[in-house]
Amino acid sequence: MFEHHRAPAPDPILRVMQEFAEDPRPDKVDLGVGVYRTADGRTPVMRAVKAAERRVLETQQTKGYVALAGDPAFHAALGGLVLGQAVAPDRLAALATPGGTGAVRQAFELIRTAKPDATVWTSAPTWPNHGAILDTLGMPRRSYRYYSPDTSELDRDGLFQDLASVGAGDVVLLHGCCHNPTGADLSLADWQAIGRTLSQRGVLPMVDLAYQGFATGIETDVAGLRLLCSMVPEVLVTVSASKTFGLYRDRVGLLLAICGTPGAARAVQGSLAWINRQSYAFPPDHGARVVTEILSDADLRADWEAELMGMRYRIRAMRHALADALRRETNTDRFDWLRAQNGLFSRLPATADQVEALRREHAIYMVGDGRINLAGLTPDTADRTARAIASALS
Ligand code: PLP
Ligand code: TYF
Repeated sequence: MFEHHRAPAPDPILRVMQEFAEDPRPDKVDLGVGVYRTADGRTPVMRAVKAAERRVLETQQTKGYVALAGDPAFHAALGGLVLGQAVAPDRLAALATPGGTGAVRQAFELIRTAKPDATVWTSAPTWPNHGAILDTLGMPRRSYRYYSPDTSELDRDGLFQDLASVGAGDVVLLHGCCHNPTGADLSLADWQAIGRTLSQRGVLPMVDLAYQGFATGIETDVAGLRLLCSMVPEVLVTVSASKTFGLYRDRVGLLLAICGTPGAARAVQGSLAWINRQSYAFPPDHGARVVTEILSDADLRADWEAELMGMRYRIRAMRHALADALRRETNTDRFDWLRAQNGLFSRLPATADQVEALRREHAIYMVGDGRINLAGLTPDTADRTARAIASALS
């Protein structure tokens, strides 16, 4: 069977992770894979996670199965963090999944079950797994303009022109905040205009939320999403706890399907359980339980919020340190757009050759499309990185 088997191309982001690991140079800088790092380069277990894990260890009485859709207490806890009071609980169906990627996969499966010919529109550019999963499922996809490489900003005119041509019953996939790979986010006014356009056209929005709390605040980062939910009858939301709780390897994700009526929500809930059943049956529970524990306990929650705020501030500080250093190095405001963007990522206007030169000559690693992870910088490396970028992109 496998004699002539050919492996698919590796994930471009994970390839950088591997190449970085193999580079022996001690002063190498990793701006590749999107994980948070401290100033000394660690991706720590958050304090509240450690405390919640201790509690789970002490109090858990069984490892018996939970339910195909996961624990309803987890749905309520993480769903509540995302949606607040924006949606009546009886209009919601929810599914625990292995990570945000699992939620994205199951959301696409749900769309395919409900409407096999629906086209899913993704932003140009977007996180590569969106297209990879859609292609694997054989689902029609197209892209809408989102980001202008010329200005390094949101291409607002292109975005709204393209949304105006999406057909009824299609799906528009948006990033909740901290757009991956550009860091260029929508304003509240943009969310409102998108809500108006999509509801007029009968288009289903799907919002992928992997960085709540990494942009400007836990509540403010989801204000646009909540506004959208108040304007459009049906919305799919995919949530990752990988970054927000630092639970990467424990694989914690949630799919929320906001439905027009309680009856529709009950039917969709049944389909979601079935979609998990025919994929892997029960979703992992340990990380989901930890999240539930943190969000349901005032002290743990406060400590988690405080630590997340520190992470957000560090990312922002590194963003500004790089922008300041690039100003000094280039004596121009050419890179000032970095300051206006959110979250771990921005995208340098670098060619593949320039990315390669940064790697070869300066041991600075980024994704091939120029995406940099600002959390990979430290106060010690920001200046040197800016100097290398200024010289490679001159
Ligand atoms: N969606 C986006 C846009 C992401 O950047 C990520 C990565 O963090 C995910 C989904 C899913 O991540 P995970 O499967 O690790 O939870
Ligand atoms: O974009 C990133 O770097 C993160 C991590 O297949 C990631 O979202 C990267 C690739 C992948 C899964 C997660």
